[in-house]
Amino acid sequence: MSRVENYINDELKRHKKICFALLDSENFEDIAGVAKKVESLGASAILVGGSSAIDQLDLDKLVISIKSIISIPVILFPGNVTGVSPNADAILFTSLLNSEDPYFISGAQALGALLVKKYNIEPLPTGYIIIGDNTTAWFIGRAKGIPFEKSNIAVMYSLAAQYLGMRFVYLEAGSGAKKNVSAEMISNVRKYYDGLLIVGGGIKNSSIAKELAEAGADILVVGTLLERDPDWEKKFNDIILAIRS
Ligand code: 1GP
Repeated sequence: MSRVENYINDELKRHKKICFALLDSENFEDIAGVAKKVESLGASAILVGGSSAIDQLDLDKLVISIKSIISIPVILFPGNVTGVSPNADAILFTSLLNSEDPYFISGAQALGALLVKKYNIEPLPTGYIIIGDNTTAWFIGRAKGIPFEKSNIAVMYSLAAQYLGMRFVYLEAGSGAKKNVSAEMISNVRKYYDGLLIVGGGIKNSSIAKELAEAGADILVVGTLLERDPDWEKKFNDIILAIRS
């Protein structure tokens, strides 16, 4: 069962670099409309969830409404067991590798695993690594955030993720982060980590996106831009064009 993972690899063969849109139900009035728009602009998948998304019933309604009007995959991005929803295509089955709380490394995963099985959701094994501090993901996940300039520590965690069999690593600066993960950190991780490298947090425009994609990120995640920027459609379009050029 690797339909979505195969699709992601096909998208990467086609475009070299791709973008996922992160949609959080609490922050949009017409979330299905936004999903449709980002699909038409070139998003390869929709991520739903986040570290503060806790309403499982809302989440499921959201997944159903989005899926009814788009054809790209809907992938869960859970911050806890409440982030597992029956109707999604796949789930970033993350372990927050630099958490100080074992609950976020393997406890929540054990609690959620049987639900993933029961609902037949494709798991995408992901090492989730939080860079920096003072973001919601950092706080909720009790992360010992890796300082932005300590690329060597990010390399160690990413390589550990690879040796643990994780086919995805997500370098996360946190939603709405003032500072994005640096190109230097990405290029250092890229030298060691062979799997698919996801980068998100604070990607606000096409020049940042292009720099991070050129440094070695395979998949960029954009969320806050879609919620807060009145000019988001143009900026999202520019991001897609910049990373594919
Ligand atoms: C957060 O990486 C994602 O988990 C997206 O971050 O909201 O800052 O785009 P932004």
